[in-house]
Amino acid sequence: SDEALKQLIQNAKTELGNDLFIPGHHYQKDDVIAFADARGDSLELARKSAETPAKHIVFCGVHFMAETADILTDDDQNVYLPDMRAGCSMADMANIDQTEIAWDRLTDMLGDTILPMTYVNSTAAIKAFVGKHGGATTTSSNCESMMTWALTQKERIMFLPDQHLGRNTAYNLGIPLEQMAVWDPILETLIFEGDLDDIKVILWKGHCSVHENFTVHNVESVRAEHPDMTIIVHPECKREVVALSDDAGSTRHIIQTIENAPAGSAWAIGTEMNLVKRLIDENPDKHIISLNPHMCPCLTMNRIDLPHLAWCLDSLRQGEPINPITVDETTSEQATMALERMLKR
Ligand code: CIZ
Ligand code: SF4
Repeated sequence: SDEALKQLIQNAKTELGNDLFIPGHHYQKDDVIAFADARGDSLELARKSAETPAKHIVFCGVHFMAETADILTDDDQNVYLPDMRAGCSMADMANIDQTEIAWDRLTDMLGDTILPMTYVNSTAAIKAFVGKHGGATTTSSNCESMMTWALTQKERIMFLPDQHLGRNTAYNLGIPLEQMAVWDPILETLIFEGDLDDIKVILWKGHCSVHENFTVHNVESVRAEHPDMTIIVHPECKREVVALSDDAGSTRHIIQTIENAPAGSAWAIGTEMNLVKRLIDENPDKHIISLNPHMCPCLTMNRIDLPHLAWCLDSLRQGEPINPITVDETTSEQATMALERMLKR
C-alpha cells in the first residue's frame, strides 16, 4: 500500500541521514515531491547537487538531470535514478551521431563561424560536444543571457535540441525570424530561404512533447471563456502560442509570478500538469487553470513514483544500490566545460 511505501521511504531516509540527498524536480508527482530534500527546476537542482556533500544522490527527475548531477559531483558521490525509463523525449531528439553529421555539414557551408549551445535538456554526450567546441549549456531561466554571450563569441549559433526555446529566446533578443534556420536531423537538411550569410541562429528540429500540446486554439478558447485571465506559458511552447500569451518564462519565473500575484487574480498556465496542479493547490486565493483543459503530464517524469523511490532507497540501505548513473570521464570533463561556462555566469 502507499502507506507502507511511505513508511519504507521515511525509514530509509532516517537511516541514511546526511549521506542521502533527494533532489525533486517541480514536475514530479506530489507524493514523490513530499520526500524531496530540495525542490527546483533543472538549474537549481544542478547547483544544489554540485554543492551537497551527500554520498548518495537519488534524483527524482529525468535521466539528463541525473547525468548532470553526476558530472557536477565528486568521484566518491553516486547518483541514482529510481526508474531508468525516466527519460526525456526532447533530449532523445538529438543524438551525438546526428550532431556530428550536422556540424560537419554546417561548418562546410558556413566555415568556422558557428558556436554550438545546448539546452540542459540534452544527453551528456551532447553537452560534451558543445563543451569541446567552446560552447555552453543553457536553461530556460538564463537563456537570453547565454545566447547574448554566445553571439559575442561567433557570428552565429547552433542551438540544440529545442527549436522553440531557441526561437523564442532569439526573437526576444531582437533577431528576426528570417535570420533563423532549422536543421532537420532526420532529413539531414538545413531549412532556410535566403542568403546563408544572413543566418544568426540554427535551430535543431526538436521539441518537448508536453509543451507542444498547448495550442493557439487553447489560447483562443481561454480568451473567449475567461477574458479576465492572464495567460502565462513556458518558452518550450511554440512561437505562435508564446506570441499570443501575456507572458512566457521558465519554471521558476512561472512559480514566482503566481506566488507574487494578488489574491483574486486569474491565470491560465501552459506548462506540465503536476506543477500546474500544485500551483492550484498552493494558491487557493487565486483562480488558476491549465491552458490546455486536458492537462499535460510529462509521462517520463511520472515514471518516478512511490514504488520506484522505495525500491531505490531500500537498495541503498541494503548496500546493493540499483540504477547508478555514471558518465564516463572524458564525456564528463568536456561536459563540465559547457556547464561551467553557464554556472560561472
Ligand atoms: O521541461 C523541462 O524539462 C524543464 C522546464 C526543465 C527545467 O526545470 O528547466
Ligand atoms: Fe523532457 Fe518535456 Fe518532460 Fe521536460 S517536460 S522532461 S522537456 S519531455
